[in-house]
Formats: sequence, C-alpha cells, structure tokens
Amino acid sequence: MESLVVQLHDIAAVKFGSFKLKSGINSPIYIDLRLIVSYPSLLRQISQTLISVVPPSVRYDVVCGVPYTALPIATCVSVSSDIPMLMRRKEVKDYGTSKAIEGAFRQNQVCLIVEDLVTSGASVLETAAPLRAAGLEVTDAVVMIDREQGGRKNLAENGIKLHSMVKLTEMVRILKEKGKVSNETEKMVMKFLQENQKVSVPRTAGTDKVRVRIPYGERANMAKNPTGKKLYEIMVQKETNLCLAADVATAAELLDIADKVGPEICMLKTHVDILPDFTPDFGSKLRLIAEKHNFLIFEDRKFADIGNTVTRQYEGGIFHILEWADIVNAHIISGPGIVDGLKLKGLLRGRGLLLLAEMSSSGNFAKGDYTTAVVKIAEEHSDFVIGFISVNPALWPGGPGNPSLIHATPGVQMVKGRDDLGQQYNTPYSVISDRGSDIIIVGRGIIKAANPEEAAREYRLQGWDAYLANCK
Ligand code: 5BU
Repeated sequence: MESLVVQLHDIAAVKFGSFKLKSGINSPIYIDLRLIVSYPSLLRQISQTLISVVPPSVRYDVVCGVPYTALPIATCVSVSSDIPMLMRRKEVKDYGTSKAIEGAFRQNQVCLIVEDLVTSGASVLETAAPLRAAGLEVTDAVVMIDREQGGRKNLAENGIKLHSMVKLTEMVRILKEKGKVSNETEKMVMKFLQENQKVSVPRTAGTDKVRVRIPYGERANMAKNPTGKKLYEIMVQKETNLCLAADVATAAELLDIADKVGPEICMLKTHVDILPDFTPDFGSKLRLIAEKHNFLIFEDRKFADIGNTVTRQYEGGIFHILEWADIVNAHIISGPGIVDGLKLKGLLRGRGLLLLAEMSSSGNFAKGDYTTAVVKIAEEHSDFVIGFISVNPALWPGGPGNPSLIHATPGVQMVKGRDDLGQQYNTPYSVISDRGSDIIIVGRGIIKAANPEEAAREYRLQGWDAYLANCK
C-alpha cells in the first residue's frame, strides 16, 4: 500500500498546493487518477490490491466501473480476476434503460461497483441507479481512495457498503512518513479534511444551488382545484412523485401495466389515441385500477384548438375523455379561450388541467414569452388549472412560482441522453432537485425495462429522495 501511495505521488496523480474544486472551495490537495492509464504496471498493482480489499464474504457476479476514470481499473479487475464486466453509458443515445448498461447479465445478479475516488458518493449512486433499474443488485462498492467526506455514510443510506483501498488521511500520513510532504502541508490537509468532513450528495455537478421547497402536504392545502389537491395528497400518502407514461402497444397491455406498476405511481399518463383495441369500457376499467392503487389518470391529449372545439373534443368523440381522465393538458397557442372551453366541462366534474409551459423535445418553441404567458393564464384560472408541463421551472423568471401549482416533467431516464426523434432526457435527481419540478414522467425508462415493476420502484425512490433532499 505504501509503495502504491508513493508511486501515485511520483506520477503527480496526487498533488499539494491550492486548487479550486468544482464546488468552488479551495483544497490544499488535488487527486487526478486519470493519469494511471499511462503506467500499466501501477494500474495492474492497483487493480489487484483493490479487489483484495473486498472481504471474501462479499459475493458478486459482475463488476462495473464508474465512467470514465474507473473504467480501465474495472477492466483490469475483470481480466485479472476473471470476473465479467458491465459498462454503464454516461449518455444514452437510444431509448430504454437496457441500453444504459452494456454487456451480458441476468436478473438479480450482484454487481460490484468499482470507483477511483469517493467524496460524497454521488457518482457511485449515479451508476448504481441504472444497474438497479436494469434488474441487478448493488450491495457493495470498492474505491481506491476514500476522501472521508461523507461518501461512506451516503452510500450506506442507499444500501451500498463502501470498501476502500486507502483513506485520504492515511495517504497523507504515508506521504509524510516517506518524506514526500512537509509537516506543515500534512497539517493543512488534515485541517481541510476536518473542516470539510461532510459533503452531501450534490445537486448535479457544477451547481451548488439548494432549493428549499414547501412540502407537497402543505401545498395540498393551498390547491384550489380538488384534483390538484388530491394529487398532492396521493403523493404524500404513497411517497411517490412518479408518473408512468403508459405508452404501450394495446389497451390490454395498458391495463396490465397499470395494475402492476400502480403501487409505485401517483399518476398514470395515457395517449388513448394510440391504442388499436380501445373499447368504450376502457375508461371505467382503468378507473377501477386507479381506485385500487390510488393514482390519478392524466390523458396527454394536448388540446390546441379554439374553446368551442376543445369542449366537444374533451367530452365527445369515441374516447369520452371527460368521463375517465382526472387530468388533461392543453397548449395555449389558441389563446386563453381554450382554458375557458375545457373549464366549461371539466370544472363541474372537479377535473384538473395542466398547461404546456415547456416541452422536452429539442428545438421546441415553448419558451421565453410563451412560457410567461402560460404562467399568467394559469394564475387567472387557478380554480381549474392545477399546474404545468415544464422542463426547467427553476430557470423561469419567477422560478417554479405559485406553490399551489404543480410541475410535471417528461423526458426522464436514469441517465441523461436523447432518442433518435428529438426527445431529451434528464435524470430524476436533476429534474426534481436542480430544475425544481415536482413530478417525473417516465415512459420507456420503465416500459422497456426487463422488469417494469422494479424499474418503476427505482424511479420512485430516486424521485422521492431528490424531493426529500430539498425539503431538509
Ligand atoms: P418517454 O418514453 O419517457 O420518452 O415518454 C415520454 C412521454 O411524455 C411520452 O408519452 C410523450 O408523449 C410525453 N411528452 C414528452 O415526452 N415531452 C413533452 O414535452 C410532453 C409530453 Br408535453
């Protein structure tokens, strides 16, 4: 161990001085383990030592490195120990959670996460989330250097035991003993570590904003619309801010997935006009399931016409949306008359309306003055409008605004990325915590997963944790 630490210092993977960290604070120590790929013998020694610090009682079937620095380390561990490896993509080009993880694996196999440096543990959690969503179990992680700044605790709270090759304080002590750093530097580093012992899991790297939010339960009491109020109440009762976008192939499949995923969600979103086997009793069947599992039904109809037309589209046709959907949504491209039209039918039934303030697809035009106009119309109709479809309300001029109005955000997967047709994805943590939204809307991340129920559970936990982090 001592020799490894000295070698890391010799190749300047560990440096002393004054370094500005991403969080903005100045650190007297800087560690850059990307350099080790240039020293194959060191890389080999590190990989072997790393795997030897995992207690023999820990069972695992595969290893996965946290991208990118730990990828070569995980590869060496895999090759030298003959344990299969998986790779997590940082960006997903294609749809579906399965694509986030490359390599062959079976459901419920145990994956050991390999990391180079742990501070808060956030990057290990970012890798654990898509692994778990894909049906793997993650119970342990092994790291070269533990900075001892709260990572161990944060990971333990998320069911992951951390094993480290060396702790940062041990490393500094070794370097001092070997005459590589002065007494003074050692003291300075120890003092810095003491003063910066707890780094909480950060809102996405690069942003230090902490949003303090009003709990959903309090917002339930502010809501003017009964459906808006009920939505907040369900979220609190079931501890979920997850909405399933149930874009499956048939009505039969929709009813089936609604029943399976029902316990995890506060809301189920439909596109009723994509179902080839729609029958007039679809709505009543779905409502029975919604009552059984206590979730609301949101038909993503995106009304866009003049008031008189949308009134008829809402109530009539073959779908009779008004009969079964608690919530619908509308563009305001045609002006505020569209809200009056929908309200004419919906208000009496206690239904709610979400206005499209932003969209998740690239190049869309719902921004700036348009979004501001949507907010104004929502305020003027807060008896019927329950909130917005939004993407980044934290950046709106007034932020997420009126706390009685809710924000629901589509374009969510476990990893940031896009599909081939312009959809753009952000992670649950980024959507709820950084972007100030309230509800994550997840479609293919759940329905294309090998086990949709498990994937939904993982999205629920991620979304809820992100909410709790802001409530503290
Ligand atoms: P996905 O499979 O998670 O990409 O599905 C997203 C769902 O949200 C899908 O039903 C879209 O029609 C819907 N959606 C969206 O993706 N982006 C938007 O801005 C709006 C709705 Br509004």
